Amino acid sequence: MLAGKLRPMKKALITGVTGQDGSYLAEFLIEKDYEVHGVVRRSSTFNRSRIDHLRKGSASDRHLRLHYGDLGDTESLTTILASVQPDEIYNLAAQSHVGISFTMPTYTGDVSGLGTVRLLEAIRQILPHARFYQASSSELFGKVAEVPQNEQTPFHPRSPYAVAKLYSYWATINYREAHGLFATNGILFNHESPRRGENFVTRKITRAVAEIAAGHRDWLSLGNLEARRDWGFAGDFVDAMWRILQVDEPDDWVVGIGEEHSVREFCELAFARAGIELEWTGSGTEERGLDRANGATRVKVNPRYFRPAEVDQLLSDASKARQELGWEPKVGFEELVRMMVDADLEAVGLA
Ligand code: NAP
Ligand code: G4F
Repeated sequence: MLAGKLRPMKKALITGVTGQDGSYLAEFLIEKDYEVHGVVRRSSTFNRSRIDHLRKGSASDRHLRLHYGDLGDTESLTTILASVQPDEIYNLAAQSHVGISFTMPTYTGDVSGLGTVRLLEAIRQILPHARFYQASSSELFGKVAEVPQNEQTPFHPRSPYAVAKLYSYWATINYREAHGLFATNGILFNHESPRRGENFVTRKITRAVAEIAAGHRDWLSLGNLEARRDWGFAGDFVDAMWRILQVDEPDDWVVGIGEEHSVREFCELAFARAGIELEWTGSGTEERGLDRANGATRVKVNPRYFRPAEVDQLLSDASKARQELGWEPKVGFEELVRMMVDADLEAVGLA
């Protein structure tokens, strides 16, 4: 006990701390007794709703300390690194929406690609012994060369987002090989939660289901119903990020639960949780999801949500992470859907 108290607290710095994963990771590290620092960007309204609960109490007792910075601004990154001196750095900040990256390719490249190099270069100059985690993505596999995908599967990115993340992936490996940094990649498959951004497909569906169940709206529009993803729970995935920085040698790991489901299946399960059974009719952009009980349209297809190039299917083979990191997800797909729908039903006063 005494020895535990004498050991200095480890310090972690999280970029993207206001995002879905940043908020779960901050909670996870606080629970492990880390001193946690987060980078927040300036905006005209506060965007800290996911981490407000970690900011209660007086300034000196706060578990989470925040610093203004931006992946587009090298000076802010060097200033934060020099003042915080973190042992571990988790780079979760990104323009993370694949669909939107097609309309903002340059910005996405700057933040989600070059932003990583700005941070790596600052680490090289100021804190070369810190451990670095890069939030790489299963989007790298894109037009998949094999099923399932593991660390050896060739990449074929299909969006400006994925291209930017590919640059970051290789920059991380390059700083490891060229400069000896403890720089790692977690190649994470989709992970969701009640804190998921509202314009990602899972949360878009669960929010709409709750609003429809509450009578606040009648239907929702979606794009490609056939896309298949390996969806896990974000709370489980931040545990993998931490484990990646605790190993002896830096490396790269695929992380996913190893189950594949379509957007259509997600929709059916989510509606069913709210007591609405869907029946599909029509095809292509004329397809509709009808409420079996009364024939009302609940789902429409809108080509506006189709992507210029799609990733049809992602399925992880995370055996390396399971064996070498001892990582095991706790929440399966069906439990994830229930958790997300229930949280959104509660938000509209229905639970
Ligand atoms: P998210 O909810 O979109 O969070 C992104 C975070 O990045 C937010 O805190 C955002 O700040 C911040 N950010 C955006 N631009 C920034 C900039 N220029 N400077 C500093 N911060 C900036 O994403 P997430 O789902 O938590 O994902 C975390 C990371 O993992 C991302 O890099 C994502 O690409 C990657 N990833 C996610 C998944 C997944 O399924 N969730 C899978 C693989 C990889 P604001 O709050 O101010 O917008
Ligand atoms: O929920 P999504 O927008 O996530 P996507 O594109 O898989 O990207 C997420 O996971 C990646 C990991 O694989 C992360 F790197 C990335 O940062 C992000 O977190 O879309 C999932 C699928 C796509 O195939 C999309 O075309 O759902 C399809 N979809 C169908 N209708 C829709 C919609 N996607 C969105 N966002 N909105 C729709 O209405």
